[in-house]
Amino acid sequence: MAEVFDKIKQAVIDMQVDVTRQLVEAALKEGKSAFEIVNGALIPALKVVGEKFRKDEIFLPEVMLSAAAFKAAFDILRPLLLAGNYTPKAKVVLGTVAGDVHDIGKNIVAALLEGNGYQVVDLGVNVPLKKFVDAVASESPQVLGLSTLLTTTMPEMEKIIAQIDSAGLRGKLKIIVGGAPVTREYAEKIKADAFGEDAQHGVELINHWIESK
Ligand code: B1M
Repeated sequence: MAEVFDKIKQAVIDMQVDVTRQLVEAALKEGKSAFEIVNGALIPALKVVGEKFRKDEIFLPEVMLSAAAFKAAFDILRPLLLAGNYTPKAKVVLGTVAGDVHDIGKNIVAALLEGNGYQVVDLGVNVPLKKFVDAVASESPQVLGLSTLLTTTMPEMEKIIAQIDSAGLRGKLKIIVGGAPVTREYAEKIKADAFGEDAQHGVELINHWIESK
């Protein structure tokens, strides 16, 4: 790996937002492509961060700062990727269900997905059922991701899935659900295709679906 890629990767892991931005700009000036920077530095950095978080070696504030460093870099690179012949692996519509404004976990999922080459349509928080259904109809994503942190809003996931089924929109769409109170058993009960234990696990499941198509 080029030295500058090692430095960018380490800067993201070390949560250095400004340093990451400067290094990415320097790498572009050196002639590295946006695609090379994403694959050679940013994705490997997020993999390390995701694994450390999973193993409780780092905690939420560190993940958020690393995600911010990743985002600062990705904001510079996104227009270059879209201008080139970069083709996203697949499209994921993502959101936190109605009644719930928690978005930290969802945002980590979104950042990891973007870092892994997915186009993410992030509907935000407190998203009404109809907005999810309309987005599935209009965006034709390969994956729909639902997040919630409140036990009181978990039933919203079941309603969204039932509505997508009855609108005949399930087809090849895969639905993944996640968030602290959600369990594998609950995901099965509400007919989701999968439960993401954490952001890294969620991305691995989606990678598996997309790559085995
Ligand atoms: Co609130 N909150 N909160 N809160 N909050 C919890 C969730 C709570 C457990 C705290 C507690 O009482 N101990 C509790 C819920 C209890 C319950 O339902 N049983 C609670 C409550 C009650 C509330 C309010 C109702 C409080 C009030 O107003 N009385 C209120 C709700 C408002 C609303 O939504 N309508 C409220 C508000 C807030 C803040 C706004 C202050 C803030 C949210 C800020 C924000 O998100 N921008 C907040 C916070 C920060 C928390 C805690 C402290 C932390 C949540 C968090 O971000 N965790 C939380 C207590 C706790 O968990 N210790 C709490 C870290 C995050 C990375 O984890 O989102 O689980 P998580 O995401 C993980 C995985 O779950 C997974 O990947 C992520 C990373 O690995 N994942 C997915 C998540 N979504 C996924 C989707 C996938 C795949 C994986 O595929 C699609």
